Amino acid sequence: MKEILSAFQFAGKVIDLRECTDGHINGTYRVTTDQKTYILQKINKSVFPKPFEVMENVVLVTKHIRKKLREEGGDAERGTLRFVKAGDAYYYQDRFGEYWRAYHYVDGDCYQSCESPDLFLRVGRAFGSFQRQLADFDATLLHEVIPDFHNTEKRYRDFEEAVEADACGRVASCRAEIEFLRARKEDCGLLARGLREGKYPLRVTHNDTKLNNVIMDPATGEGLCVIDLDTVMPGSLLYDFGDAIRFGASSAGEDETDLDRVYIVPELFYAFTKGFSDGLGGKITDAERAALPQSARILTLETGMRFLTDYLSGDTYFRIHHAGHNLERAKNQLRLTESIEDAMPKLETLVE
Ligand code: GN1
Ligand code: MG
Repeated sequence: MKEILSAFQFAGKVIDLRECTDGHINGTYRVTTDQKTYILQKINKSVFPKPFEVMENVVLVTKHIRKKLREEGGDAERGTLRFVKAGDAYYYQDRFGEYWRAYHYVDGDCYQSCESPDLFLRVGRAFGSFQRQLADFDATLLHEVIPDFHNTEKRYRDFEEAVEADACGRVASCRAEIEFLRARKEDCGLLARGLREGKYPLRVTHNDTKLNNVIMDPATGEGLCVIDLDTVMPGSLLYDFGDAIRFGASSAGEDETDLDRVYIVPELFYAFTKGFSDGLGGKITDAERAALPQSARILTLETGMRFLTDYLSGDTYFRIHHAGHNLERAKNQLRLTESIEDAMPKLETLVE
């Protein structure tokens, strides 16, 4: 760690280093110097095989947003991530070939669950604004760092391959979940087909719009900074909307194992929808608007499918904290999918 810490141009002398374990993918540390606080991350190379492309993407995107913030009179210092250089680059490759990157810590509130509809409305506004700020960003400049990230049809094929391979002999223990997904095979194409056929426009999207990926400003209560930009890629507005609902409008966290406590909360759905459309400034097509409730269902189904696929393949993708963790997460997401299905007419009315 000494070698890595000294590679970055941090201000002051490092006085503290501690690990943060909330994320499922990268290794994350908080670095405190006698002057400032930073976040240092080891990029997960099996998830992001070309970490330097990830860094090219995020540096371009944050530069674009910073320019927008200056034009709009926003907070250019704290309103988007600021990366720290290591030599000439924005990453450092250590002697084991691992890639590290660092950025200024953004001080503010970070929520793991929604305390109130009002909070979620403000989170929605932050993600909506994020898309608006990137609306004129040239998407061809971005590397597709994880191809087919939200291509649910492709995720379904991966799932069936994992069932077929049954690498860990776990298929027998998740028959019900497998059947649940198979019954919804056709629906996996809803968004993917729509994008392919031009029904939904291709935009630059965040693709991982969990509630905890917005830092909230304690002073104003508004979203301050959208973080976790590694998966910013060309995509659909529906991915960002659906994923945000999946996480933030659930009555419980992804790790809740008491499934009776897992359901969609319509008030939260409504609040996010309102904030998101506010932030977008009306830049949403009729077809996109009509598909908002379905997108919440599909993104939840997709995430459940990804957790189950990883469980079947031996937990090689998402970091787990105990045996069976990915199966628990999968069951949670599939239960939430069911609840969204039951609430569909209500959600449609709320969007109207
Ligand atoms: C991963 O690491 P984290 O928690 O920000 C994943 C998301 C999933 C999420 C599920 C690159 O995000 O796609 O929705 O876990 N990120 C990647 O909690 O796969
Ligand atoms: Mg994240």
